[in-house]
Amino acid sequence: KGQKPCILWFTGLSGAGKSTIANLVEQDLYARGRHTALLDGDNVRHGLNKDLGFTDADRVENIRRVAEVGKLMVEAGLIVMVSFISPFRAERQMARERVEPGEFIEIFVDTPLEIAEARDVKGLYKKARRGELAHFTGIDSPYEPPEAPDIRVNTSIMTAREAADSIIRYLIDHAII
Ligand code: GGZ
Repeated sequence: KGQKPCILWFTGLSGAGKSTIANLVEQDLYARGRHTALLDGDNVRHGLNKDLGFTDADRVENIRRVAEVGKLMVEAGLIVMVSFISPFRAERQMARERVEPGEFIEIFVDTPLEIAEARDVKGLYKKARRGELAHFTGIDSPYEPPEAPDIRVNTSIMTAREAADSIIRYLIDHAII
């Protein structure tokens, strides 16, 4: 079974569904016998990046480190799922340039703010609206949507399962798996 090492870079708002979809894609790849890794806020912001918060400068550094770790994992032969808001185009571009052309697949989890905010799984939007949480993406911190993502999924019109399936389809069609 061949696999082309690459980074599947999920970007989108808090509550857009990035991690849910990335987890489904990883399970699917595992079931197909592929070797994967997953980098997300849960396993990076509590460890490697626990010195970082949510100012613009800290987000830039967060993404820089994640891009470097992702690159090392690609060099180790893995299909790497990276799931962070990654709000700035320049840092996503920098991450793309760390690996070979074709090894970076940008996936825009394009869920509208209204929908992500209505879900508010962790109550963070409510806190941000009340002014109890500063620099919240989409409220008082910017999100720069990708202009030409490799894949776009919108979880307000499709389920996470359907989104994951469309990503797997893309990987098959592009001979990555
Ligand atoms: C955005 C925040 C913030 C602020 C805490 N702004 O829904 P979540 O909880 O699990 O995902 C969000 C996560 C975002 O971290 P990232 O490392 O992905 O962000 S970035 O790429 O911009 O560095 C949210 C939680 O952390 N969270 N405070 N102010 N999200």
